Amino acid sequence: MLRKVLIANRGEIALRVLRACKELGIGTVAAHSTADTGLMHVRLADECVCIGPPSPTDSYLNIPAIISAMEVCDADAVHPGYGFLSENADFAEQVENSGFVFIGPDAETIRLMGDKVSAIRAMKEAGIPTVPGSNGPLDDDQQRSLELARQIGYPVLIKAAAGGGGRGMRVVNHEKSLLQSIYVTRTEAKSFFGSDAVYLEKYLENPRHVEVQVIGDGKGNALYLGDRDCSLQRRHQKVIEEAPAPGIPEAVRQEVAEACINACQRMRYRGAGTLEFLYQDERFYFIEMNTRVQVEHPVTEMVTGFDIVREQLRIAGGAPLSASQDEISITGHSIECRINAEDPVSFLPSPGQVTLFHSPGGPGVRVDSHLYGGYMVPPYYDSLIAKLVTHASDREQALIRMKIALEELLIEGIKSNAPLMRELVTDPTIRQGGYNIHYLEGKLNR
Ligand code: MV4
Repeated sequence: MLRKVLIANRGEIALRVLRACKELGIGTVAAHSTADTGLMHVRLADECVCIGPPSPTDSYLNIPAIISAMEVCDADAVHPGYGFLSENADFAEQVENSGFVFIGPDAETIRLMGDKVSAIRAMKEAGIPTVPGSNGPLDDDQQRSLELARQIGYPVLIKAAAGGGGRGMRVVNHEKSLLQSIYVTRTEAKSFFGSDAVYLEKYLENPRHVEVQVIGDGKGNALYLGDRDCSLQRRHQKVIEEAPAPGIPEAVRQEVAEACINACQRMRYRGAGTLEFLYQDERFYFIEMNTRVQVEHPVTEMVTGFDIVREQLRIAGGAPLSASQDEISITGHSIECRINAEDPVSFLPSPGQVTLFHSPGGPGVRVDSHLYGGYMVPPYYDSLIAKLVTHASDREQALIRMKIALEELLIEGIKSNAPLMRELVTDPTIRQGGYNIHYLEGKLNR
């Protein structure tokens, strides 16, 4: 088992990792920036170490500073959380080359999945359904690209191989704009990501975003932990997530589940992972794999009763999986609202001092938050301040619990999107479930 873990992240996820370490009796080091000395997990950790100034590039993204901190504190492993260095293959490689454990997949797997073209190829080979497309990077043969797009049928989507999460994509509706769009996407990709590799897919016009949670031991064993619907998003930022994804026929769900387990076992996947799919007309289409723990992992934990972060730590320490697949079942329904320090109308960040914080509670309510009265939300980082999660025997009850929890939630001193969330949980389409990725932006623009 691991002896001492350095937490290379901040906010609620740092606190989440700290709690899991404590449960397992693992020592903790909170690595933080100068702006984050007041964070709750910094107070609660066994040790803390400052890794640099507020700017993420100088602290949470500063690889030498983090590895030095591990040496100074004699940590044996690093948990990267989500964002920051969590999917940085070079970081994982340097951590391992320095003799430490990176809590996540090996650098090679992170690199494979970071390149969307190689990720799709690997998944397709493993029997996972993908979007009809170029099945590889586009070359400079314009005739071939035109022919391919015509075969697939417009609209098509040009995506940067090094992109993901919505950056570096372009929809093409007509043949006449294909070549220009490929050129522009390539140029942008080169400047954003340093690689001009692009690929082409059929553009699905009204899909849902459904993702599958897996966890592997790196020795060929893997667990399927069900799916989540994350279609409710604005500008590629998820707003509300839920598990399980509503209205998926059991046979369709089962088929994709088996394909995901097979793929993870085949590639001896290590750690927590998420396979992202588009779901349209009762079909799943793989688009990307995330090799980190995700913000929305609690909804999966609520419906499975399985602690994903604890399992990440156990696996990194060389332990076998703590459950077999037949011990995993989905019970009830769970919903998560992401509470951000932002204006609920303009969506502009709203940093500042929290003068009062009252956390909701009661049966089936979980709040993952680092907030406390007097806490100063710094302006330098992501505006997520709390994840409000409810669980109940069915979706309707989970929504009722969410409505009550949102009424109980009090945050004063800064603006938050809680008023928007209160509106969303009573929206008829959202109450109905099964909305697609365009629903929220359409509603907000009305
Ligand atoms: C797509 C798509 C439609 N067709 N691919 C956006 C983020 C990145 N993860 C992939 N994305 C999309 N890929 C094909 N072939 C639509 C999107 C998309 C989207 C996907 C999930 C959640 C929200 C989205 C919002 C806009 C576009």
